[in-house]
Amino acid sequence: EDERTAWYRRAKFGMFIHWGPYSLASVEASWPIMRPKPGGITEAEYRALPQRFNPTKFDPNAWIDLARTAGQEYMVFTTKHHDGFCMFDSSFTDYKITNTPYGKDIVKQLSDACDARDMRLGFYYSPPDMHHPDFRDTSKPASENWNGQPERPEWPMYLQYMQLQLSELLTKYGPVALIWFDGLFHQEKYDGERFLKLIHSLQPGTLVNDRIGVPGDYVTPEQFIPKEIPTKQVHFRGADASIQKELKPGVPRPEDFQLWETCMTINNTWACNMHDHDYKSAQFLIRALVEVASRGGNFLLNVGPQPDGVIQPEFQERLRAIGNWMTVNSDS
Ligand code: FUL
Repeated sequence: EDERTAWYRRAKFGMFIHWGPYSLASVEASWPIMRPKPGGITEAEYRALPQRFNPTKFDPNAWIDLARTAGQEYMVFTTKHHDGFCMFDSSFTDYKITNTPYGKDIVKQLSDACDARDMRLGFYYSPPDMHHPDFRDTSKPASENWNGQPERPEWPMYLQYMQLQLSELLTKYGPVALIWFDGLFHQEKYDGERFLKLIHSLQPGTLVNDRIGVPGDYVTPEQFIPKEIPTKQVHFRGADASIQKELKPGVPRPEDFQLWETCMTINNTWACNMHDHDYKSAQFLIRALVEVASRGGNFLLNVGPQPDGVIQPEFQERLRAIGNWMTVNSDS
C-alpha cells in the first residue's frame, strides 16, 4: 500500500467547509459574480462584503469537535474561492481576511487547532481568481471573462502568484493533508505539473486532487456517487461531472483502481444560505456514506458556516446523527 495515501484510504469521511465574506449574503460562493442572476447581488455589492465580515464566534475547536463527533477524519477548508478573497494572511494581496473588521488569519487559527488536536487539514485553493488582474481583465465584469485569459502577457505573472501563495500555504500552516484545486474549465492553462512539483518539494506527503489539469492522487465526482468503482481509465470532469470512459477490456487489477472522493452539500448550496431549506435527511446521508465507503471512496460532506462562524443547527443535527449511527454500528 502506498504510504502517502494510506491515511486517506482509511479515512472514508471528511468535512468540506465553504466559508468567506460571501457567507454574509446567503448566496453561493463566487458564482453570483461569475454568472449573475437578474435581481441578484451585484458585483459591487459582492465586493463590499469583506468590509462587514466579522465572525466573532469563530471557534476552530467547535468545528473540530463536530467533525470528530460525526466520525470525520479530515477537513478541507476554502483558503481562496473563485472570487479571489483569501482567508489567510497572504503577503501577495490586500484582498484578504486580515483587512476585514475581524482582522485575524482564519487559516492560521484553524491549522493550529487541527495540529494540536491531530485532525488532518487540507486546503481548497481555486486557480480561477476573479479579483486578480493577471488572471483576467478586471476592468470588465467578472461575468465577461471568468474563465481567465491565458492569452494575455500577464498570465505567467498569475501563475507566479499561485506559486507564491501555495508556498505560503505549504510553509506557514503546518502539515497540509491535501491541496484541493478547483480549476473549472480548460485546466491545462494552469501548468499543473509545475504545481505538483512545487507541492511535493515543500511537503512530499501532501495529496493533490484532480482539478488542475493533471491526474493527481484522486478524482472528485461532485454531487453524485459513481455507479462503478472508478478505475484509472475513467476521468471525472469535476464541475460538469461528465464521465469519459476508456475502459480496457478484462478485469481491472487492484492497482488499476483510482482513489476517489464524492463531495456533496447537505442542502443545495456550498456557502451558508438561510433561504435554502432543502436539507438531505440524516438517513439519506448515512446511506450515501455507506455506499461511497463500500466502493472504496471517500465522502467529503460540506458545511457552509454562518457569517458569525457557527455551523448552523440543521447541519449539526445531521452530523451528530451520522456520528450516532457510526457509534451504534461499530464494534470497537
Ligand atoms: C465547484 C465550485 O465551482 C463550487 O463553488 C464548489 O466549490 C465545488 C466544490 O466545486 O466546482
